[in-house]
Amino acid sequence: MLASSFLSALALAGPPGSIGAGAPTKYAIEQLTVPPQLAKLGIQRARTVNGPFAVPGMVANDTSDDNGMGTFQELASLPCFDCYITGFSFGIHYVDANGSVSAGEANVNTGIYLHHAVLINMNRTDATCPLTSGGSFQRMFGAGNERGYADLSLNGTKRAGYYVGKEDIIALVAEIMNMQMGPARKVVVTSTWDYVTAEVTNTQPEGMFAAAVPVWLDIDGNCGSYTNGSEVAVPANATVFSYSMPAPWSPDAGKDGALRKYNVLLSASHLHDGGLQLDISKNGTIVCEGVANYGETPAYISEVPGEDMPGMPGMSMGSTELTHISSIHMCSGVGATSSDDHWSVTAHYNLTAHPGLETINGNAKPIMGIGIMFLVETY
Ligand SMILES: [Cu+2]
Repeated sequence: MLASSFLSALALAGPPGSIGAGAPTKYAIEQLTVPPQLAKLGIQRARTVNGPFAVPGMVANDTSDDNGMGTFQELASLPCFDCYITGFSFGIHYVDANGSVSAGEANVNTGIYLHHAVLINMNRTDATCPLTSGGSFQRMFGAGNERGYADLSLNGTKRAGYYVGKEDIIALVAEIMNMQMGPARKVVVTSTWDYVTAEVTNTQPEGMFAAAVPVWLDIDGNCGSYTNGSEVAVPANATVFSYSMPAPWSPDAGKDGALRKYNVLLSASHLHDGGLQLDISKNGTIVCEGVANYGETPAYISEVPGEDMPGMPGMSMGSTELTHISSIHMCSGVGATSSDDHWSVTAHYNLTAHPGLETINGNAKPIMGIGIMFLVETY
């Protein structure tokens, strides 16, 4: 695919402002309760809905990577502007004919797989891929089918979040796979946000929240998402392999190269099935191991039909269970860094231990290895 979901999203978006034509307004924002340790900072929680999206069914003779895949992009439904996003997670739910959202999540046990979803701020410059022409875009947050919850407040101990300005335009790009043959199925992408308004933080005695900057570290290179969707081919004849970033990344220095200091609040990782872990390293030393866990709940276990019995097409030898990534460890309080440091990520895969996604003729689909860190400047 996708030769790039991101590029198509950007093309769709055009100059900031024009994406608003597809502004999602169908679903109301749902307020949820937050734990007391977050509420005491003024943080609220809300769930927004994007979609519905019709995910095409798999086709018997389509041997491409994109069989059953739908890529969707629209303006992200946000809970607030002029506010700090302190926590975030994605979900997928089915939608019935009336547009009602199912209570339970759609997952691989019923044949829906979130390849990945990404939020892109069209008004910001990306830390690792500053585009020099045609405007700036910042990858703000992303996740795969594990749908983990990133908490920049570190359970209410840090007054920091991703600042969303009054004029910001944020796009949601979701790549969703239907693992079943047959008609398209309708789903929505839900986003659960923890947030605190600037108005609230400004009145707090401790002062405003710190604005966290997302940093994408990608085995496909700094601008991988913008060139080929961050997808990397599995090496030929190898099931156990590791890929690292082609070149390390350093945080921005100040004027005339002056040292600038930062604190890495949190790191999250993205791997595809077959991934064991994503190591995030500073100056060659691993500071976070983003270990992937598989099939922790039944929702993350799919049934793979067995092969047909000899001479009896359609009569299967019995299905087997396949476990998929159900969580990837996030590291809280990764620690201090500065513009002198060099950061990299290495993705470790073992397709024997955990089968990766394959095309219908058995070819390995491309993989990914991305670390997302959230930095705040310290003085
Ligand atoms: Cu991915």
